[in-house]
Amino acid sequence: MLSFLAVICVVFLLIVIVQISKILESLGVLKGEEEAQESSNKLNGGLLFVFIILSFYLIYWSIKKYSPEFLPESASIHGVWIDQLFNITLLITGVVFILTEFLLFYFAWKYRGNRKKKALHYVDNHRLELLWTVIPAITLTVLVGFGAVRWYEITSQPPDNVTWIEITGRQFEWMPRYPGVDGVFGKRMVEYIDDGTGNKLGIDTTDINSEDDFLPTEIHLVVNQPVAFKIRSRDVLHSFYLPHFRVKMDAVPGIPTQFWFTPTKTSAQMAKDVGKPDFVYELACAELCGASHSNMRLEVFVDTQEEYDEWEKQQTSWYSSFMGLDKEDDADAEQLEEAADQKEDNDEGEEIEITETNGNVEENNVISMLQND
Ligand SMILES: [Cu+2]
Repeated sequence: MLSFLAVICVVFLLIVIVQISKILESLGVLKGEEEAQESSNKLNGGLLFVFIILSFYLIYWSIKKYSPEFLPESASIHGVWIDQLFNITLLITGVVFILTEFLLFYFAWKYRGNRKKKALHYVDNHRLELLWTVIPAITLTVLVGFGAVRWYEITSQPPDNVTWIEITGRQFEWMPRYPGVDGVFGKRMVEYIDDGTGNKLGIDTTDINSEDDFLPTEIHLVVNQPVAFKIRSRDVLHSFYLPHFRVKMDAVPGIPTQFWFTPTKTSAQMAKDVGKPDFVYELACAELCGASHSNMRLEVFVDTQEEYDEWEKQQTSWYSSFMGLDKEDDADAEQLEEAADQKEDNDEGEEIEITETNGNVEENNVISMLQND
């Protein structure tokens, strides 16, 4: 209904403009062409002036109205840097924008065609040209320079005490995996992916490192502890987006990507700060990946170390539920041990490979994923 009214308004506005120009034309015949030209210049100059004032007001109004929808308060170390860079850039470009746009329309009105005024023939001014070239060049270089330094820090290798979490996107869910107490992820092979049996990630059950991996339905992080995400996709492009932490990285099928950061506010602290007791951090997909794209939401909790330890204790390993071990508690430990013994014998060579995977690129998996994609 609102858009229909808007269309009607635009149509009426067009009719009014056509009518005014017709009246002016007839006035021109009556008054003489030159005089009519002058009054038309005056009208158009005035309208331009009104236009820019109105535009500034609309910008102010939309900022005021939509600012609650802007990026939420940042809750990571680099999030503060990003916000600072963003605000400084916006402030500088905003001031320049308002000044130049105002002058552009003001001059169009002030120096409109007039019989009494004569245009000034102004050839050039080297000093002025130098000024308006050098000042923006220096300003932009400084802005880009600061941005580049921060970008280098954000994309640097994570520190040694980082906690790794793997996150895999598929249409339409995020599947997190924690490496468990050993801190090493079990191997994954695309051949082992089987949604029917519940092996959605293609975890290699013969790999001893997979035995303590757990696959929770929400993400928990420890406040002030660096965390690194190994980001993967099982099908199409997704984008791993944590707006509160200013984290956004594509999940690309066949190519693992990564992003590390340090959360600085627990969920409880953030809930207090924003005044919403039921506040939850969230992970979203920022790549339009299909019909149910908007379903790709996962809750993220930033805990104190004690809260996190408590939560981690409650998690059961994916391996034990996949193998049905968690149903026979007595047999559980025994079977795990047995399985571990067997795999230790087979996996000596592979283990070195897997340890390496904790850092960067999992070559084996990439190759097998590429072959199978
Ligand atoms: Cu997606």
